[in-house]
Amino acid sequence: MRFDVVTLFPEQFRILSDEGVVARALKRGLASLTTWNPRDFATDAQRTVDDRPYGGGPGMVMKVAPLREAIAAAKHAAAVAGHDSRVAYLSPQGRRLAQADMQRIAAAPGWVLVAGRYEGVDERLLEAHVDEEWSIGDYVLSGGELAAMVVMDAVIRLLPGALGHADSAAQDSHGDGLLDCPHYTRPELIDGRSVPPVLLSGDHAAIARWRRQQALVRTWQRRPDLLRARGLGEDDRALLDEFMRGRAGTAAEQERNET
Ligand code: 9D3
Repeated sequence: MRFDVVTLFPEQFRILSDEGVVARALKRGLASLTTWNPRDFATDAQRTVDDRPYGGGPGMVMKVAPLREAIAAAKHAAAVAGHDSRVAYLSPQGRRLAQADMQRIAAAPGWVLVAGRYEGVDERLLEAHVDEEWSIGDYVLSGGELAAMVVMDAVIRLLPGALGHADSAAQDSHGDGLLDCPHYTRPELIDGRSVPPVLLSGDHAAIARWRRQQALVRTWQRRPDLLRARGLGEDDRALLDEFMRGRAGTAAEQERNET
């Protein structure tokens, strides 16, 4: 798949292509990344990309024309390479992305990601040239670049061949709507803390069962919203109930009855 990023700070994206899972995927040709600087599409001598907001107020707004031309150039380059790209604008006003969105984004042939700076972009650019508006979460960033990189990281690692183990992405936290179970490695005892004995038992069925139970319990304790969203199958309900019975009469039981 293909990513074209419209950004005033193309150098920031080096962090993706320098090292790590994304860098390897790019090198293997599983995905490509091209940056487009709106400043290169400004036509005045000062190469202006922003201006003061109509109606007054603090900050600056990104002008339509340089962004429009940068997006057009990116879409054209993608089309020439055989990719019918859609355009997404990263913004705090966008729909908040979750793992299911990353799967959908990964299934498209290409995306032009527009990273904003200053107070944002002229609304008419969004109306006429942007297909989707995405947020990565309810906190304030300084610009869209890091958000675009977060999306690309989450999407590119899903592409077949991007990870070492074929099914690593499928087993992930959030892949099946549960948090991950705890992990342990050597030594068996450190600072007085031991490894749960079942993990040393060699009983693979018991280990799988314990890990599933831990994932269920942790999700119930930390992210009950995720459990409510996906529901519980009969086996998972039984595993969670078994854990709850071990805590009968505790405050946890009260909570359990509300789940
Ligand atoms: C402090 C400026 N804010 C005015 C009340 C508006 C504002 C404009 C631009 C706040 C943040 C930004 C820059 N953020 C992004 O471009 C962004 C973002 C984010 O801040 N949070 C979560 N997801 C995203 S995606 C792009």
